[in-house]
Amino acid sequence: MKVECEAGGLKLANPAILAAGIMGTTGASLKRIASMGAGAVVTKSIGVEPKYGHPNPSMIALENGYINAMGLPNPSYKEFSQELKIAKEGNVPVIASIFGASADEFVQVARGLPGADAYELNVSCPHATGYGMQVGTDPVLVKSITKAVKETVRTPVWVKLTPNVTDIREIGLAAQEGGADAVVAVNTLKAMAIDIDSGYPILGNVHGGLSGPAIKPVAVRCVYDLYDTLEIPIIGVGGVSNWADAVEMMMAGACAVEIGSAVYEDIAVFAAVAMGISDYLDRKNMQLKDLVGLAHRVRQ
Ligand code: RRO
Repeated sequence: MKVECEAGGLKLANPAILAAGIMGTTGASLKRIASMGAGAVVTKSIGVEPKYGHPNPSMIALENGYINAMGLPNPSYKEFSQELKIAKEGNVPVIASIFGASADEFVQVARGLPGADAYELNVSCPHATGYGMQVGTDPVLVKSITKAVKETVRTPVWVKLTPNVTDIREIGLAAQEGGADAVVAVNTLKAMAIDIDSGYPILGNVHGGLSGPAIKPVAVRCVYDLYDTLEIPIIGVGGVSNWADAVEMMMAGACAVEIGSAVYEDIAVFAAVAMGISDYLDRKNMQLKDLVGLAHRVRQ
């Protein structure tokens, strides 16, 4: 069965998208992911000024996922615009993930990265002072940032939400009211780990964000709740590692999925997910759009 789809104003050959933060800092690596079968790619989050990020260790592998505290390392939009041009040679939509401390900074970065097929507003990094979820837990700020970027660019604007809130629907609604074309749910969960030999926190930044299979049930719950509340599409992200995870996320209400941590295990994951969904649809005699929100049917 065909797996082409529309996601947040973009036409995709398949619903498996590279998530922000993984292999997204150079045009060459984004092109490589496109060549491995991703339906679209999202860049590393880019800001106004270059940033080195948090001190090492900045990533820990756990049994069921990872904790990272990269700290928004990026070369700034001034350096990255060239990489974006190279990424576009991959012939799949390229979504620029952007961050800022204010609506003005978001607008400056969006303007500085012309040519992106869409913009994903990162208002959800869990460990960045003045950025990310410090902005994205305030519905008033989320609405005003979304509106400002929406008024600046002609291409779709997606807003990536944090799960580290009491009610994610409130933030999703703020993005929708600001004019977002889609929400992306979810960024990483605030987390930490301690080395019991030394007794110190492991990460240089102490706190980080948990990703990978461990967070999939949280992400599925967030997508499910948002689907009941929002009118705009939802892109599901969080622990999607194979086609079955993608089908589950779509049944919760996602029109497409982003894949991040699973790329560390297997760069061929995008093609495998697309193929697995297609085979599943054949077996069930369903179309891709039939999956989206299927779990919301009233129980008989
Ligand atoms: O760079 C990071 O540390 C980072 C970002 Br921007 C983000 O959005 N989420 C995350 O877990 N890490």
